[in-house]
Amino acid sequence: MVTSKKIAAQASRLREEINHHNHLYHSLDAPEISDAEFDRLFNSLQKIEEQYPDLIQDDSPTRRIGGVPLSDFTQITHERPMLSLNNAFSDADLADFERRIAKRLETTETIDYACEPKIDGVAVSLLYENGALMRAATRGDGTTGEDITLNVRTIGAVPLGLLGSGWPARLEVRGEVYFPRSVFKKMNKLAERRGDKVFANPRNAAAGTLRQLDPRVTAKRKLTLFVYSVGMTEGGTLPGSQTEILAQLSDWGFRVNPLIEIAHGIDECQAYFNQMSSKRGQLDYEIDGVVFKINLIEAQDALGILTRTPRWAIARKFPAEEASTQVKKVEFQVGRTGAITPVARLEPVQLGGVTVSNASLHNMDEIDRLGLFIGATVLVQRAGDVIPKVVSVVASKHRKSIRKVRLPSSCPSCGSDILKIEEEVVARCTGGLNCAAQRKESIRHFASRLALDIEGLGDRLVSQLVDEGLVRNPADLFRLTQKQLVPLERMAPKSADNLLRALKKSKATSLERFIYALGIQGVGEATARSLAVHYGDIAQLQGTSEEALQAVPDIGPIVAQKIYRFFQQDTNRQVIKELLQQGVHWQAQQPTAHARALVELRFVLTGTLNGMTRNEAKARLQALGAKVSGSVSAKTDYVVAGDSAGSKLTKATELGVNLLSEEDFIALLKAHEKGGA
Ligand code: JCF
Repeated sequence: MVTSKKIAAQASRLREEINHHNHLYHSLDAPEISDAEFDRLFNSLQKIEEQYPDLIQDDSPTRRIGGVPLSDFTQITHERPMLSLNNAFSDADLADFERRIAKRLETTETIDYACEPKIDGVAVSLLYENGALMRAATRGDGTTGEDITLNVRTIGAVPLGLLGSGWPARLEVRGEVYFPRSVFKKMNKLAERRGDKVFANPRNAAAGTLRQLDPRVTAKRKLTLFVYSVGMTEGGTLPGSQTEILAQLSDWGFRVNPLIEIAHGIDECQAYFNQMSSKRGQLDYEIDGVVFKINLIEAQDALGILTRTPRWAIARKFPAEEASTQVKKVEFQVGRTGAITPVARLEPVQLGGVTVSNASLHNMDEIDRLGLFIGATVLVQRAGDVIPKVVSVVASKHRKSIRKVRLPSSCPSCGSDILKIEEEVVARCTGGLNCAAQRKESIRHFASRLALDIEGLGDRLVSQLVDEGLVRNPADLFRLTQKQLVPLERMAPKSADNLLRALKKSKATSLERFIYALGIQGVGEATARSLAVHYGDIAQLQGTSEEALQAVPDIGPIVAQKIYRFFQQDTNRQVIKELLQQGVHWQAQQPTAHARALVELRFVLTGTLNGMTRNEAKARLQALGAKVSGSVSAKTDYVVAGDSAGSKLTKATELGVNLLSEEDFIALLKAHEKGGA
């Protein structure tokens, strides 16, 4: 097919512009345009490439996500081994290091070092040929690693094509892939709510994500990287020092840590280490030390390497993120469903640059398992951004002051009885919505992102609203007035306005969000969705029986009983009624606003889909009102092109019919099946 020069030029201009803004955003952390503007550029290019597939290039920003999951990773051999670093655990170790190299280099002059934070992530190698990313691999054992190209391509900070010019014909760049703490935290929270696997720390999460066989999963998780060195090169030259090489890599589009500095002599290295020790807790990534490298490449080469570690570099490690301290007391917190969680109040202790004074003890069984008592000396650990954890009890010397931890008989918040059912691990407050703590938590849950998603209604505000008696249940939120809000702490008229607007906006929701928002024990996002699909409206669900609930996919007898009991309670029915009276609403049944948009649309399916059978795809489209036909004509609206799509795809491009990849198709189905994007 012939594509006009104009369109080709436009695609190329868009690609350049997108790459430029991608670089500003992901590598320099300095975006110049809004996300929406970026998306607009991206969509324009995607649109052109969909219509004119012959314009697609492998390094196009739209090609980050490959469609096909792998069945296994291929082993690759590094052309140059990926080294590891010798460690220094004290200032004395560092001084020894400098003495050794000064002697070998036969110099008495001050040595310059490149100093960088040592990222606690996953080391990767990126191979570029003529400026295009050809292969990405894990470090593995340093000699052989695994081919993770498809996953690495999804990382926004990895250039698919190098910027600028002057790069060697073949260039291997090395760096550390990691999860920003903030991303990790969000991801784990979401996973926990969904009942998915929770990662122990950002490093494990990054390693697990890079070893995903399905790159689409990787693409959804926002990994990033810092590059720190060049491995193999061919056909080109590089600057003569580590810091200049990094500056060059930055110009070619790589993300380089802005905290890298030159130190003159080992004393300045030590100062850098101290500075990073105190900054550590505030960084958005985990570091386990700092790396010092002799800055001049000539000097590095003169020193050479010892089997697996360079003589010209050393890692000064932080002490382990573990410390011992005393348990001052154990307090009990009340969750949304009344679950009572013991929390250890600790003698404050420094742990990885932050002060730790609390640790969750989860439940009474955990306290028994640890053999924890008040006054005990305990070992605490901070794993990633996870709440500090008590690892073990160290025998206490002060036997006199010890006290056993007892579950209180009444709720610390409302004074109601605490009940512990034999077969459950958790103890619960029986106060229900009469308990301020439960009230706060249930309102927080109601407002949370996967529930009604009320922007600006944070924990502190919820606490104030409940304490001031302005809000007792979720329905009260919608009765709030400007006059009530403005006198609250930290509440300017403008923020009150914003909150009222967000509340109004949140009223338009979906049945599944609404059910989830109710905060029924055992009903997470997935169960809420099953219930919404199964019952179709809230009245049906309220009137259901325990037996009928058990017939819903994924709902067993215990959750069925909890759901049933929830809807039997008058207070709950009353709150639901009031919410509906306040105008909380959703699209009636399946054909939602978006779904109706598919009515009258004609689809043709071609090629093999990986995620579902042709019949399933057809059924799902038809359920949304679309027509599915077997042949492409001028009347066709969309052709879904799976793997090895043949003549139908050719015909579609000839006729200029919109093309959908499998991913886009699935995204489209999901958006419509959920009742809106
Ligand atoms: O950030 C790191 N984890 C890191 C690891 C940084 C470096 O500059 C490294 C490294 C491992 C080996 N440099 C070498 C040579």
